[in-house]
Amino acid sequence: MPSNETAMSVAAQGSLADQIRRHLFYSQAKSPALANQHDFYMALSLAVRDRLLQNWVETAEAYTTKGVRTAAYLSAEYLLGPHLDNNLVNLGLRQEAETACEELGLDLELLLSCEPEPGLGNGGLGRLAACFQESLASLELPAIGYGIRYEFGIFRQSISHNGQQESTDAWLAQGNPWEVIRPEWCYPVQVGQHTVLGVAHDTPITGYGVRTANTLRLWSAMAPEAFDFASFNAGDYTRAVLAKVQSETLSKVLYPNDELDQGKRLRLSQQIFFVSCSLQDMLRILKKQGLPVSDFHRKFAVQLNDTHPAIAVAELMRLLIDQEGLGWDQAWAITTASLSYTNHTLLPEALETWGVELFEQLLPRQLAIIYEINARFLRMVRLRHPGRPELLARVSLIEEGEKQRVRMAHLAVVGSHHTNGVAELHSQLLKDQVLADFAQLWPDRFTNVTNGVTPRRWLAVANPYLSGLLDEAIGDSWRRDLQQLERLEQLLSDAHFLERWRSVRALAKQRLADHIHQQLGVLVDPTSLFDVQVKRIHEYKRQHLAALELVQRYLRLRAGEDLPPRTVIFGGKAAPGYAMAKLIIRLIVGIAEMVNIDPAMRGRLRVVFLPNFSVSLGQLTYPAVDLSEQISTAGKEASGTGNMKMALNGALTIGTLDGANIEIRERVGDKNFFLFGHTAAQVQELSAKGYHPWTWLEPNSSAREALALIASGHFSDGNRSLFQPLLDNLTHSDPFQVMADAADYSRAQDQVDLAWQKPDEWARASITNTMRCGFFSSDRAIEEYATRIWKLEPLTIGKAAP
Ligand code: NBG
Repeated sequence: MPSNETAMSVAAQGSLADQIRRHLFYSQAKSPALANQHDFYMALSLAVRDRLLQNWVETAEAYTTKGVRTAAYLSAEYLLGPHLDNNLVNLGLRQEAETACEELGLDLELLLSCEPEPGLGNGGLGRLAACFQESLASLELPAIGYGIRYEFGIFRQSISHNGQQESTDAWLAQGNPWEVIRPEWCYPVQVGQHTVLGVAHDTPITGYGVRTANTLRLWSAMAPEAFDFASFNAGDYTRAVLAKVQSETLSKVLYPNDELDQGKRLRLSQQIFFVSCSLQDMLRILKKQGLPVSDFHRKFAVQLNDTHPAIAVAELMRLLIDQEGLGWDQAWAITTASLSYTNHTLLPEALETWGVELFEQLLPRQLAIIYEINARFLRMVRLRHPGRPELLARVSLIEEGEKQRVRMAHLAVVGSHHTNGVAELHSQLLKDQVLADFAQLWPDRFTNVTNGVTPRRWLAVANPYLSGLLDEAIGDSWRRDLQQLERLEQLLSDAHFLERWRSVRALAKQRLADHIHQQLGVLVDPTSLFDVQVKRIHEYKRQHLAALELVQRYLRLRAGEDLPPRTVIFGGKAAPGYAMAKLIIRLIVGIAEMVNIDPAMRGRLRVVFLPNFSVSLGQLTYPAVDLSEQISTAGKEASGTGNMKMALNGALTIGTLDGANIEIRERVGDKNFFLFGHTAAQVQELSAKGYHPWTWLEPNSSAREALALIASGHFSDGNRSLFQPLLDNLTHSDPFQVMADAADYSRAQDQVDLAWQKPDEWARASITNTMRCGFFSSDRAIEEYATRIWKLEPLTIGKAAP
């Protein structure tokens, strides 16, 4: 047997250009003359994969032989974004790749653009999971990410005159050079009458400037037997493969969130499927290392990313009791000592519950375990708080009512040792409101870890212009230690530096403007203020507030007011079944159509809806943002992470006191942040008093004019009924208090216009935003999880690379 070292030197011999040539021939079976760009992308990716395999194999070996404590991150979503560029940066191969491409007459940028991104997530929650995986590897922390290998990721969005259109995302259609299939790691999962097999598909997650390459293990569903031979022999060919098809649909498609009841059955099946495979895999690893089952919680710190994997509480109990033969008390001690839970939303409609009936059909044994957990838990509560039936009803794992439901958030809190929110305000509201009873029972369980984003993808990869300038100005250590950005402070009054700052920002804006021109045929002026709101479309995020303001601006410009030129950019997907969100997109598209053809708007206002917002498009967009729109109803956005990406890249925020906005403002200073709107407490007070939008609309004549223009059919080809549901919503119920904040938002936007007219001050504010955002690195967030929640130590693999 050759050693690992020898195996590597054979595969990765020669220059990168040689390896690309070799893979083109041996893996793609093409000659350079016949190869297309995608073949070259594959060849380059495989060559890069060869380079990282040594690290990957060594990391896996070190974790096994050293038996180290490991974080197991359970997440139903990973919004990874393209791997190639990130791996080039993390492995220090970017320069070499450029040289190799030059030698072969290839354009690296073009090859990078060939990579279909694995869109295995909806938005912030999935992207956070991806940032966390990258930080875990960069911090040399032993970890494994577990999830589902959806064959179709988040739907593709195209935008037409009618708004959003969806199509499927066949991201695997042309092959995936980054994954390794592990047929030997395959586990059965019982779902109702069916047994499904989960097969491991591993993707390496490289750390920056270290040898660590962790594993993201995604489960793909497979039928235990390809054919039902009995049916086949009886001549019923269709039935013979039916079970196979049914089993395999389990990992077919990622569900868009905010989707109402449809497909729920499959979704619960997906949850038990990936959770059970992951826990069985952990038990296998434990045994392989010769450790007893009673060591499970010493070996693994299992993190539940939202309630999607909360069934782990019951499933781990089932495995420990039914399969491993432990008693209840020991199994419960192990379960609660291993699991911890992150809550990502306060919206009541987003807190998962499952009908007991469905649960009974699909997961009867797990339901029985949940009942037992609940009985013991309620006994404990009764003991501590005798005579409080209303308290028992509130905390019970089962919601009573016409139909009983299992409350997954309660299950997660009861079955774990820590529960955290994702920003200060959010964690506080969890403790004070949504989970207040639990916080009183177990105050020590509750904590906050404010989210973060990886500086490698969101600065080094996404913004080569700014990265270059930072390297020159303060050295390159910010990639590993984002707090180093503080050192920009000394340059704030350096006129030359200010000039350089403006020029790198201009380059990023030009790059986005070129993309907009190529994709949409719209010419935007890169010197105008880029005012950007990109995120999932949801009423609580209030894209309609921005749209309403936009119409007011349009009216003011039409009336001859002189306002500084702006380009207002929106992007984001609406869940296909969420009619109001889709109508908001339709409104923005209608506004864009009218504004962009209007000669009076030329050089003053442009409106763009970027179709199919994704990680790659984010990388193009965030660096080009002047004004970051973070305008959710206070108390509704748990954290937000786009807010961090934009501020880190030098944008100023216009925002409410919501989620992580609060912490961004604390750090960048209130002078460098355009604050508006009611606070979370005021929002609740307004609702409690019986909120009515008319109270706010009545004195706001410019908002009323804007609404009237929309109602007149101006943005809908004369169709007066199209936007009626949206207008009714805003003027009658307005559940997210758009009207209560509209006037103050306009006031803040006026301030933005004024500030933009002082370019030096704006540039200094932009630098200050970047400089003070070191805290929002996912490295810091992961360090907090590792020390406070997981008790995890780093392990250096080999020697750190230069
Ligand atoms: C989202 C929140 C965001 C937050 C991300 C990551 C869900 C359920 N929650 O505010 O809405 O930034 O999670 O924590 O997707």
